[in-house]
Amino acid sequence: MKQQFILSIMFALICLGMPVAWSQSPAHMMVTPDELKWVDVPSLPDGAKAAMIEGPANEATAFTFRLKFPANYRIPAHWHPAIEHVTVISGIFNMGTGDELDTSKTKALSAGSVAIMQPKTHHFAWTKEETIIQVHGVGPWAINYVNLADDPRRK
Ligand SMILES: [Cu+2]
Repeated sequence: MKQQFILSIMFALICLGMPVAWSQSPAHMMVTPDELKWVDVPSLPDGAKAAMIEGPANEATAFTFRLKFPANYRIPAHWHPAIEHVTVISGIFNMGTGDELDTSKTKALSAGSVAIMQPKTHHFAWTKEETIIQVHGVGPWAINYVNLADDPRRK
């Protein structure tokens, strides 16, 4: 009887403790496009902007961010250590797979389109007009270029 009492107290304490644990993870969130904070992206060629929504992407946690590319932008062939889910928000994101950027081997993904790249799949993309995509997955996530000379972090 005494043991049961102690157990129920322990259970109550564990339950009481739970909201504390939850408060360390992201709370329910709602974000409108005008609330996004756009910053430069050192891992992508000049001109791209990123807005982090949840993350960070380089840690073992769920991540979501948006990328904004100017017109006539090119992302050389690269790969990611974790799955990449892309949703096109606006514009047209031309995306293809292979070891080298080839604009004739891409599919034109209009707003509302989705692309899912498995880990280590070599892929590339380009734009003709300003384009915004949303990327989500579970980290740790990173961008690795097939041709190391393409990595702007090395320049
Ligand atoms: Cu990618």
